[in-house]
Amino acid sequence: SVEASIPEPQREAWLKHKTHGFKDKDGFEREVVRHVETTLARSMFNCDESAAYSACSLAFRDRLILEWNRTQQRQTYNDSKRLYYLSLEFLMGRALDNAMLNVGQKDVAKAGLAELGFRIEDVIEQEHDAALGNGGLGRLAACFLDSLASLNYPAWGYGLRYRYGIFKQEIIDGYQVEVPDYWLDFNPWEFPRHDVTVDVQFYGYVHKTTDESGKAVARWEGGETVKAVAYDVPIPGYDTPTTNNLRLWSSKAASGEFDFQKFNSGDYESSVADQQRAETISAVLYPNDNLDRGKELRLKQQYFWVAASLYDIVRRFKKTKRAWREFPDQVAIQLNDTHPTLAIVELQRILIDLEGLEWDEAWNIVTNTFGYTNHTVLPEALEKWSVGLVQHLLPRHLQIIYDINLFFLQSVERAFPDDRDLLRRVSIIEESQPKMVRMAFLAIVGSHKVNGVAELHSDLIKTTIFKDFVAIFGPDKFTNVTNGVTPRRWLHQANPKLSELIASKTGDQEYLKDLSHLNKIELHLKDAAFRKEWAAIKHANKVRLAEHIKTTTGVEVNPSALFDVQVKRIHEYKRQQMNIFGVIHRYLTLKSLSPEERKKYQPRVSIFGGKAAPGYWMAKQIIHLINSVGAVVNNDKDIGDLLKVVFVEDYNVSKAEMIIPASDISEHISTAGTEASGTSNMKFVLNGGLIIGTCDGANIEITREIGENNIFLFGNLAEDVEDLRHSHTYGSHTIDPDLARVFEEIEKGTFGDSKDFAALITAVRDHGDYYLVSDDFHSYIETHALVDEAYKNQEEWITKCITSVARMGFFTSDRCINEYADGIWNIEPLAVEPAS
Ligand code: F58
Repeated sequence: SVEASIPEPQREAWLKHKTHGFKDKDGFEREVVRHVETTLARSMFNCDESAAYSACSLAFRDRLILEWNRTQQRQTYNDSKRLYYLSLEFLMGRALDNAMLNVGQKDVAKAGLAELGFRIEDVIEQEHDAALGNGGLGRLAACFLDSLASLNYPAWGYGLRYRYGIFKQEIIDGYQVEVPDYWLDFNPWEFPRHDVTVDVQFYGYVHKTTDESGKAVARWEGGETVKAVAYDVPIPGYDTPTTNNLRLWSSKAASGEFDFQKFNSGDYESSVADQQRAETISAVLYPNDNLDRGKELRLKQQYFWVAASLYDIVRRFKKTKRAWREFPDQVAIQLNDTHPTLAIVELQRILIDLEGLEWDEAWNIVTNTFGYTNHTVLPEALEKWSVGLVQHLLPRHLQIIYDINLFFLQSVERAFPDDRDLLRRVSIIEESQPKMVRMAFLAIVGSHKVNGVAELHSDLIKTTIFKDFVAIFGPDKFTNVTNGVTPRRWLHQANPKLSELIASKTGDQEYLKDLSHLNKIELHLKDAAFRKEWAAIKHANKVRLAEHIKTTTGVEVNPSALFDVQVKRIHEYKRQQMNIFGVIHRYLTLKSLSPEERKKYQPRVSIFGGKAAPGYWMAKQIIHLINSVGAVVNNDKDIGDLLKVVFVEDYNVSKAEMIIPASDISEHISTAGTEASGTSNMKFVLNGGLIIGTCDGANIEITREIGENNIFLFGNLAEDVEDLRHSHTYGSHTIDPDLARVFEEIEKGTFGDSKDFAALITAVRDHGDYYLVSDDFHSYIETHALVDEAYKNQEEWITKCITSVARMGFFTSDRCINEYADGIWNIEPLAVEPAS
């Protein structure tokens, strides 16, 4: 075994004093008290909820790190192939509740905390979300980490340790205001590894010379160096001892505190400035969702993180003393979008410049190592870097990119000798002014598999943006892995009562490990007590959300009304504007009715939440309109409980855990062909809510699984979008009459100064309605009427909800990870003894 490598007498001493972590309530309490009294230097007289949270987290962290150590030893000893998931975003949310549930000790902690005088819910609430991501892409990475550990795959995540995560959103006078999210004050979940550092080089020049054997070589010299310091975050699997690692890099000045030469020569200020400049690299997460702005600091972040991660991966591989050609048998690297694409170039550089491999041998290793996931077809989100910027920051990498492109274009020319235009179209270098490096093309050329995140999206990338590459590489290089979500966080943790009810019908909690077991609840569809319990849980979740809405916005909502929820990043393509126009339409309809007629209407609460990128003006206008409509509608005596409109401030992972279980219907209404997958759609259905949505992203596969009677689909299809847009520009564009009526009311000033909302109207009426709001409006309104009707028949509604949940097994991220493991990474789970 591993232990045999330590000499006998030493081994004995180590084993004798081995740490075990707490086993029961008493042990847990002992650890909490020890941390309060020593680590935190407090006592029972001044231990508040925040200190209780810290101590409780430290007690769990200690446990996790022991399993983390064992997991790493086991994986190293087994010499198994590992997956490295490179993502610039990990939207983890809170860790404590998740850790307690995954190691199966929440009951112990609850009882222990109670004895020490604390309610576990209050303690959990103390934790600040780890919000190192924007939205779907970052949260997907977090779900993947949970599944990888739960399925015992040897895998590491690599990311950046931002000092500021996504900003905190405040709503002031109806407008979004951004406040920095300084979250690192005290973070019990990370282990700083000041001994694990990497020097990362920037700028400088390339020196062409020859080595001892006379071979031409390139040396990257000069420039400046920044130090990457590793911070490790343990990732516990559910009901398994496997505890994987998420390694986040933090930037520091390479020369220690500050430059002593400058300091001694009296230039104190600039020596501190150098240090601050280095630390700036990992200071802040870029808050854009589906938009690329091409800022130099962003490229610096990308290379800093990629270079440190690859150095670490290569260092680990070299310890095995294997031949380089075995690298792809030991290492799989997944690129979460194009943000880490420089890793392809960096590995090629390491192999040819530092390890002396020939180009072809190195390139073969590189392409067999990487896989690339695309998350969008929106042109404004496809990354491009100007050649000049790459040249300046990474001169050697630019040369290698040019060589990769040259060899690639040569091969294309051989295969398609007469197609000059094809070469222009697929070139990694776009011959524009200025010239640009097309990162998605580089990622495709440097990977062995490219995948989209839902069937429609994977088809679209093959027929539109990457069409030429399918012709060049053949269709097998392109594949689909439909997204999934972890049922541990998104059912068991977010909706404990529903999880318990499901377990009582499936017989056990196995469904949390194999979500297909959910189908067993369909057998109980007619069980009256089960249905009653189901409805009661939904109601209780709505009461909890109503209380949150009351305390945060002052608006009182009736928990018996239909809760209609749209929570996600604010973006024109996601069409929150269409939703709020629909709400206005409903308001106008209600106003036009007699009090008697009104009473027949289904009462509704329209709930919105989500952040706008700080520089996305239109998205901010949408937020303002939602709040302005709320201010009018919520105070209209004619309307009362028939309609309320609320905007929940600062939507994040822990708010999602409260909001999603409380939804009756949620909106996934993107213009067809624009939302790659969506993942909250899966979370809502899993929690017994229905969907109103377009035929887009994963909505289509959700429909296939749960049945079209259980979802409210509307709107134009992706295949018709292009023609519709064309007709707006070149035909006569008439606005839907109901929508025109809504615009008229906004322009009358009913919701405040109409100038504030003019851009939202002209985008549809005068600027081509790119997102097809008017084209889809009629069917959207009609479908909402169907929702009202359906909701009136509560028995049928509950049947739809239970049936849908029963059929959601496909959308677990466990299925998704197994597909990646088999089809892309070629990795196997590492067997472990069941958790003690
Ligand atoms: C999202 N992308 C997709 N990007 O929009 C969504 O359909 C999909 O379900 C999800 O990925 C997971 O596959 C997304 O969240 C970003 O936030 C990027 C952040 C960095 C800049 C570019 C957009």
